[in-house]
Amino acid sequence: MNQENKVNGNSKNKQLDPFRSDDRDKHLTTNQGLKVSEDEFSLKVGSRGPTLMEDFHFREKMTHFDHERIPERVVHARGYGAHGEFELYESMKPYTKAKFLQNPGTKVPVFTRISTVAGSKGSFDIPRDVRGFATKFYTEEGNFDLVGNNMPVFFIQDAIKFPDFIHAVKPEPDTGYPQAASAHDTFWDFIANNQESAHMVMWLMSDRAIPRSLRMMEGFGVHTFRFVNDEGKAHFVKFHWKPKLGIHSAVWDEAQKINGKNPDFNRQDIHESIENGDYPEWELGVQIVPEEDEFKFDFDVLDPTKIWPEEDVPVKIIGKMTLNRNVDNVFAETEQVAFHPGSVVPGIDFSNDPLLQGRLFSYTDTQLIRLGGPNFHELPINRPVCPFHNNQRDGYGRQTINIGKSSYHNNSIANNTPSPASVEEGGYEHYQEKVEGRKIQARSESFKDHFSQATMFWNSMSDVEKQHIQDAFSFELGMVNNKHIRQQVVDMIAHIHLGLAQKVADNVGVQQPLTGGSDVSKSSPALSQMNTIYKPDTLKIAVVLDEGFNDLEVETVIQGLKEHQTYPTVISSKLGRIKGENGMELEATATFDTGDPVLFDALYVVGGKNSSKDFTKKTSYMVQETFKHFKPIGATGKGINILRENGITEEPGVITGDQVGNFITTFIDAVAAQRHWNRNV
Ligand code: HDE
Repeated sequence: MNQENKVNGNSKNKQLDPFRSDDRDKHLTTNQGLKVSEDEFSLKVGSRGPTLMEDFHFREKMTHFDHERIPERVVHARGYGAHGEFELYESMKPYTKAKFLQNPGTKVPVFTRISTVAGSKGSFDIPRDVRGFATKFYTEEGNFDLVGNNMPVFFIQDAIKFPDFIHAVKPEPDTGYPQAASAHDTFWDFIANNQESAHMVMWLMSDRAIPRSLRMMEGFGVHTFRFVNDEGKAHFVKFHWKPKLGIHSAVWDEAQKINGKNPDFNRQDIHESIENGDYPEWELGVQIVPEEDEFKFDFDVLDPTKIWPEEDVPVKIIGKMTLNRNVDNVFAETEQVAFHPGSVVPGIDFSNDPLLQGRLFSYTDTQLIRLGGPNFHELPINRPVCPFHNNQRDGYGRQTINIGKSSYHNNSIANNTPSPASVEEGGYEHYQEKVEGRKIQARSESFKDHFSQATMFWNSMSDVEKQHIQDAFSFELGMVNNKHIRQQVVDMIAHIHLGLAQKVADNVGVQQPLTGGSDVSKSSPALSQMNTIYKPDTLKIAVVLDEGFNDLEVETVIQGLKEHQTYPTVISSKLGRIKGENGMELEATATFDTGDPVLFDALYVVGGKNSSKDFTKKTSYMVQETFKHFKPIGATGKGINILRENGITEEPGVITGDQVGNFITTFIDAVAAQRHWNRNV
């Protein structure tokens, strides 16, 4: 599709254009530009003889193929990337001198990559896992990378533990499984023995870990950063991405099934949304704390296992990111993009969070092996849109042709250029924080409360969310073979909430802890997904119908659904045209085989005049699954009979109607609500 118009004026897009290559309607050549006359048969001695080494085209083609793979990311291997733009709503001038945050209306190009963490590149889209949420802002002062996650805290407090943590969550070394799962012994053994993870584990067991759509999840910078203004004054800042469509998750049974039915479910959803022009949008929020208030909280602002509750430090919305262009080539863009939390611009600086400090080392280091050398910044996707000049030279794959003799500083033969810029000229100056202390290896006393915010998270959940957390712990620990580990984890949960620990203990066959509990009564309503935005926009509705369906009615309903920005898909026993009772035809684009109910957000049952037993049986399966996952169900005409046979007509979120007009309105309301938790399931 022609996306050119959408990105007019986007400097990154213009920069990428000369690198794009359209091979259509061209002759086939070697990499040396030689036209090739034969691409199916290698050069042989006679048609049945041996292949000749002389066949340079064969050798070049095969050699290139042999080298096509690069190491996958050691974490966050499976990702989806897209281009877009960020627009500033509100000036941050009082807090930061970052140029792209000065004037409302300023737009900068961005590239965002969203990922799962533990699974390999070829794993599936909805494991129970954290999602990476990394955005590269191509600003006129250089690239700013906000390399965050969809959860605002982390498992560990110090970067030195990261290799241990990742070893524990990855497939176990002696078996090579499980893939993309935390439900196994080594992960929970790590958690039980590194209890700083308590808060993060609550997030991981919550619905946040199974987003229904990547367009419907939050993002967080996690660490505390610093904004520095043009007077050199600093404020602590935390970054948030808030999705315009609200935060919505799958339920666990559904997620597991989606992973089998369509392992690419999340990536396909966001890809198609962008192709359809339903551009995903997130607003950027900041929480700002003056440096003087550093010690005013009952947690340490440097501790990455803590949030700043939004009710205490409000999130100020300052801009919006819109993703509006899919990549042309997944390898060149999504795979080769290299993020680094250390890519900052003047006005944005770091805090002493020991997790962040360690990350500042790791990201360049990992690109060196992953992208094969020090010139990965020259790859088109990674280039800043502003010029860059320095005395770095050579290395594998070097593309820049630096001219002149001098590649050192200081010099006289090039007038001592390239020369450092003063702060006034835009040179980056590290914030001059005064730091004193002994060199020690220890955890700060202020980092030692691992449980209060974990309990606050629990307190903030609705009953349904609490039930999901309890179920998730029970599932995960249920997959742990070692009873001792199960017991240890349950004893740990007791410090968060005794009742939860006792229920999980019962479910996983270990002793109920009798002591523990927490006296934390604080809650933060912003943590509950229930308090989110509800809209029907972009939701996918399965419309199940058979030959002889009531076409006049269905046509009106489908039209109504489309008017509310939803996407109806007609499903039937076979693909192709299905005829209605008045001769009107509708195209079935999925069958019961390909259109499993877990792939849709809602179901509209139409049925047909004389439906076969098989049709009714398969529709009933769709009804049952959709019902069980708390999703909206609507029915008109013969479809109502099928709901009746399934005994669910009176249940919440199940809408039946003879009056088409009323039906559409009530059904759309039910669709917007997305899940109807008070069902008798
Ligand atoms: Fe990362 N992380 N990380 N991480 N991380 C990587 O860099 C690392 C952490 C995050 O789409 C790696 O290029 C250490 C927190 C994202 O390309 C690697 C520590 C947060 C991505 C690495 C952390 C993140 C990565 C692997 C502990 C949220 C994917 C490939 C100190 C704030 C970016 C790569 C993309 C990727 C190291 C912890 C986010 C190895 C050492 C906390 C979104 O460098």
